[in-house]
Amino acid sequence: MAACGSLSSRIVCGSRTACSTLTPFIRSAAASHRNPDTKNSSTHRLANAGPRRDLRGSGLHRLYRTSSLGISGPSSDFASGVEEKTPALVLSDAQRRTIYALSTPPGKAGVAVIRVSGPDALEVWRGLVKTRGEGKGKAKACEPEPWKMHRCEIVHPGSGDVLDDGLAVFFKGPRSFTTEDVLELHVHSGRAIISSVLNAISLFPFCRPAERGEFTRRAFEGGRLDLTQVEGLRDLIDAETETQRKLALRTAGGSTRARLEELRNETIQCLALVEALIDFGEGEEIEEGVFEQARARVLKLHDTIRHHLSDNRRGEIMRSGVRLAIFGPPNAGKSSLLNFLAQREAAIVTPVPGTTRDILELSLDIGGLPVIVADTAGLRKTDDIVESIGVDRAKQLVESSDVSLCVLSASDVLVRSQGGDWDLRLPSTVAPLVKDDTFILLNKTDLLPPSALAQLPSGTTWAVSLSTGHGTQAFMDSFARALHNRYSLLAENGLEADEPLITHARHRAHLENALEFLEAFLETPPEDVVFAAEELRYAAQAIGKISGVIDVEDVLDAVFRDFCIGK
Ligand SMILES: Nc1nc2c(ncn2[C@@H]2O[C@H](COP(=O)(O)OP(=O)(O)O)[C@@H](O)[C@H]2O)c(=O)[nH]1
Ligand SMILES: [Mg+2]
Repeated sequence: MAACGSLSSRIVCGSRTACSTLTPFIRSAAASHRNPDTKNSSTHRLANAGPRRDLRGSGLHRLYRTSSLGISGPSSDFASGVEEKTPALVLSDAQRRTIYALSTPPGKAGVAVIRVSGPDALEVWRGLVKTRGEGKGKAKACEPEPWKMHRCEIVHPGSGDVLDDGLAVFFKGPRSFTTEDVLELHVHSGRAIISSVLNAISLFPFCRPAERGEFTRRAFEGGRLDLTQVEGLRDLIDAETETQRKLALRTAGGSTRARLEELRNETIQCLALVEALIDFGEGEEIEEGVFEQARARVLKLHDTIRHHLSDNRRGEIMRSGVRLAIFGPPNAGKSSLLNFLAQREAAIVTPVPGTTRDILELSLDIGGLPVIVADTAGLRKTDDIVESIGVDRAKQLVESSDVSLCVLSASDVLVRSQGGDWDLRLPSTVAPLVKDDTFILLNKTDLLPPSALAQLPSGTTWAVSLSTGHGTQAFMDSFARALHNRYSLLAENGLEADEPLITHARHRAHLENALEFLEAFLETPPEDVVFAAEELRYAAQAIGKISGVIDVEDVLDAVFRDFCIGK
């Protein structure tokens, strides 16, 4: 057994092969050791590698001896210190197939989870995990029992120093999140612990830090998740309200995937009918009326997709939030309403008309729905250039929002009619923006005579006093219900309505595309059966793009599996 080279004075190699296999790793380590600013994350931490006999008997040592990475270099070079002059050589990303990352937020907490995924996850286990088994004696290296949590010591693969006392679980691929071998280390969450364990993993030359979303990407590439489930998972992590959580959970669980698969399968079935017609010709081996049969099915499919598309953007709104614009004349209490909804002094409120000049947006949870509430400048004619820009912006915002709520000061807009009733008179600056679906909130009811409150004029949705709190609870309950109803989140019997299929603009674009191809198919005469088939193929592709499944070869399966040809 010979000690290798200068930097490698830290490492004793088991054989000549070991030295040569290890050389590139050590070289790059040497280079990065000389340059403390190096960005090379796989090697810059070698300074932690420990004393010279560190790797003996460790997973690293074993790995280097048996490495099949196919990188070699003359061990004599290594021994004579030539590596100091040789440029750094690091394994490429394609060679470093095993990725690792901290999967929980960094910082102090009870537990942190570090995940390792890839073909060499087991080697990392062998290098880092020591268990005590049943007894109490010294912790020893052991082979994992897959999918079982092991109480263990996590040790430095070189020095054997205990880094933390924790838990480890090994998921044998393909029964893992990424479909690869996965190792999860559950350690105490503290800066020093996390960085020491990550450093220890980085010493394995075949490991590299994971890119953003790379574990999920591998799950997608391994066929465990489709794109809608990937999006669902991301939305689930981002979910801030109950509605978002429920919707994302179902999408991540594969409900969108299954529903899209149904649509795509039906398209492929129609395509199979048309393809069969091309291949075999009607009347010979194929029954009559096949094209008509395909047309009828495409028509139904077309209607289903159109139904999904005319969903009022329900899914997208549930996911990203309802855009609510609060607007009205100056001094009506718009900013007071925003503060009331936010339960804090988010906007400046003063008796001075024109206090709010720009749009102020807050993300709030209203009855479990994500709502992005915008307070706007009071609408009035003004010579003040800043205020007039604010007024223009307010108008644009009202036009582009999903829901608009007009706040009016009751005593300014209620007028007594000749018959003695109270009528609502909208200011001319506000009236053009009030549509059939605009909600109207009468504020400052504390300034009204009680008779005016007895019967609200038609057009008014709610009446409150934000100063005294009168009517505000009823307003909140009713407003949340109105939002739920508008987006059909709650069915009439109180149960949740059909969940929307489209939750991302991307889905909508592909489905619109598919619809166009189906329409093109329906317009194609039976003589142009080849073109007709092409339209259906594109339609299937467009739907497949939503899930990330675009293999139209599926049509062959459908032809042979479900379609009975001739004899
Ligand atoms: N009397 C009374 N005053 C209110 C009520 N709500 C708000 N105000 C007052 O009306 C003024 C204008 O309120 P603000 O929210 O800034 O109105 P905005 O210009 O529409 O944003 C402030 O002095 C508020 O304190 C209310 O219900 N009753
Ligand atoms: Mg204001």
